[in-house]
Amino acid sequence: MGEEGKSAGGKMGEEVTEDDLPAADLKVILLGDSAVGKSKLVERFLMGDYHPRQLSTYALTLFRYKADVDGKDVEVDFWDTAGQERFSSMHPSYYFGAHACILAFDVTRKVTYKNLNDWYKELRKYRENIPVILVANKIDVDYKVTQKKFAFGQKKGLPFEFVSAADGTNVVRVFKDAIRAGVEYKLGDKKDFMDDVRSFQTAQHKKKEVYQL
Ligand SMILES: Nc1nc2c(ncn2[C@@H]2O[C@H](COP(=O)(O)OP(=O)(O)OP(=O)(O)O)[C@@H](O)[C@H]2O)c(=O)[nH]1
Ligand SMILES: [Mg+2]
Repeated sequence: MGEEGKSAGGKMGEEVTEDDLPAADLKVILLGDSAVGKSKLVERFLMGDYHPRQLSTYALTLFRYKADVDGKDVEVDFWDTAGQERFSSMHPSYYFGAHACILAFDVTRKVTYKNLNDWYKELRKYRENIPVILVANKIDVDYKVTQKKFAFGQKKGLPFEFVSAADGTNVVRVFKDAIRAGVEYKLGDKKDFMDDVRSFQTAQHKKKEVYQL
């Protein structure tokens, strides 16, 4: 499995509020049922830290991270839903302009796996083509779960990883893969139909400045 206990290193993600959304080069969203471990996964990636009893948060959290992609700086915003998903579907702005998605379920709660279908459907309504990585979180609870087959990823043609925010298994790999896939998506110029002209222009403008890969 590899990568146990590793974190991305570097600075802790800067937290900002929804009113103050700075544009980053890349937007990566986290999706999945409440309490599957989305926040813990981001935290794990950004700081290699883990607080087992932290309560779930109730507002959107945006973590900015400076990634290195083939020697180039790429500013990434990780969007963490933090609770809204308990009440209804996500606000479209959550999906808007996203370049990649990490879709998570919790191996200890079957319902979170069942609900992947709804998450995926909703995501594709807004972002038809963005790369999605499927992750099965909390494998530390019982590693035997990694011998089980989870057909959803295969069915949808998604890359799939077993992860643990608790011990760090595969967390760095998944986030780095998501960043790389997001950069490739952006460079590939595949525009999802929900994008408006403004975002298209911004992307074109930025691409020149940032992605001389
Ligand atoms: N054993 C174990 N527990 C985990 C892991 N990841 C998260 N948890 C626990 O699961 C609970 C939920 O984690 P969160 O990261 O808050 O989940 P979330 O998906 O962000 O939940 P919402 O913010 O409500 O949407 C917390 O009690 C975490 O400590 C893991 O890898 N292993
Ligand atoms: Mg959360």
